[in-house]
Amino acid sequence: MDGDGTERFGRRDFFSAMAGGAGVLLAGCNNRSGTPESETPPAAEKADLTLRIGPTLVDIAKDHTISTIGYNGQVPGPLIRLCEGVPVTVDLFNDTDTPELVHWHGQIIPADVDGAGQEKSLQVPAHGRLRYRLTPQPAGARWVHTHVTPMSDLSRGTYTGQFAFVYIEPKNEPGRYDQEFFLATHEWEPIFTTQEEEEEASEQPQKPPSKNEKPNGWEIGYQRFTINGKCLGHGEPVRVKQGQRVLFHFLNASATENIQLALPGHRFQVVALDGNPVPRPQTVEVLELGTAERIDAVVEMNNPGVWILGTPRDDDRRNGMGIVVEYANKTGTPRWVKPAKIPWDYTIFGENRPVPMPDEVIPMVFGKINGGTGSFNHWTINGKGFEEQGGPRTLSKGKRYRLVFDNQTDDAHPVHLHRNSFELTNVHGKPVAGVMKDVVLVKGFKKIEGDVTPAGEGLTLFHCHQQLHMDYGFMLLFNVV
Ligand SMILES: [Cu+2]
Repeated sequence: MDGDGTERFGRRDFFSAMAGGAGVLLAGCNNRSGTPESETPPAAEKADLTLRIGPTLVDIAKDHTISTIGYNGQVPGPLIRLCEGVPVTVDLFNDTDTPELVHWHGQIIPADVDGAGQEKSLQVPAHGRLRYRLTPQPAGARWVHTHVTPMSDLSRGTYTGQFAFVYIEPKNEPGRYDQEFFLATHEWEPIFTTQEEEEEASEQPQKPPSKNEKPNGWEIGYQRFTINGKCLGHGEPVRVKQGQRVLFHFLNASATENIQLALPGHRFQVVALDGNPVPRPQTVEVLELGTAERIDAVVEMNNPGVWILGTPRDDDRRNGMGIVVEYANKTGTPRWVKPAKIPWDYTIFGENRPVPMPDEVIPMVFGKINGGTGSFNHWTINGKGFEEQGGPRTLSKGKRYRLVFDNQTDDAHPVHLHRNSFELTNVHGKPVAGVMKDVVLVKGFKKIEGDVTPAGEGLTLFHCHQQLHMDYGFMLLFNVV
């Protein structure tokens, strides 16, 4: 590369880092020689970063191919490495018949390039092209995914393969490691079902049925489960050596599922949540990621063998949710050992100190209106679905707002705020400080508080990242002035 700019494929270390992935788009810190800031270069010039949205076949297993939509003909899309604060020119091509939205999840960027229709972001026309400039920030594990609204069409939106890791290189790498791997989970062949997740249902309190209430509406189930587009046992293993410190970047790129992951015989030292370094890295046996959450964790490879890194849910793991971790010179059937059930606790990664008082507290009560058999449930914030809210709620730039996520439903909701990070200040009644998130998983009938000081002016979307919840009302628009 170097001659024509900033796109480069096949750097060995990153190739292997994708564990089966097939490309890296690099516009990172070694490529500062781009076009000048804030000026979109003419279309004839090559962009720093090109994503082509189009039909893609994914061989998730030896005998099983998924037909979907992806970025640059691969699922996950290419690992995109960017440099914090260094502007890049992005070219988006859309080879499909419908307009697309490309959302840069976790970045603090203007609404027009954030990639959400509700924020009036720029769209990529059907069979068209969109070019803009973007200044990547903040550093850490971000991602990119489609933000269209599929409603009941399970062949669109985040049900597809339109997702890719975005890694914004920090000025200082957190911690020392010998190898890094980017692993994204995703489920395939969605079906409408009346069954709620058994395990989740048993773990969570049930809502007392009220008079005149309809039965629960459609839920989504899946037939195949993958990490980096491969069912367990069908991709390249994660190859490690004894004594190595391995940095894993996990991303839950599901449309609707929250997930747990374990690696028997090993422990995860969690160093960052949603790409943001945590104040107190802690070691845990099981990771939990709501839809769209990221976890960076270091594993010390001190238990030679061949292991399964996967979900503790037996059915989902049998249907593919896992990846083999193979030590050098070790062979045999990959081992799985069921981990102990320890509830995930965001607060162990935070500090125990007072946080500033907010300028304003914003209650956000999550509600559910059962759709009835054969129909869709509807979701509300403070009693109103998105369509009933009558326009955005105004926030002032620079003020500190406390968002109170009060889940009055029996479902878990991975709620996401665009264009900002919020600081967790209270989880299930326990105060905490210093944990910065852009998604937080609020379990059934639980309450979590997060403080945000809006980073930039303009429309800012808040929504549940569970695609079905979002599409059926679970959104709220802010306007930062
Ligand atoms: Cu939800």
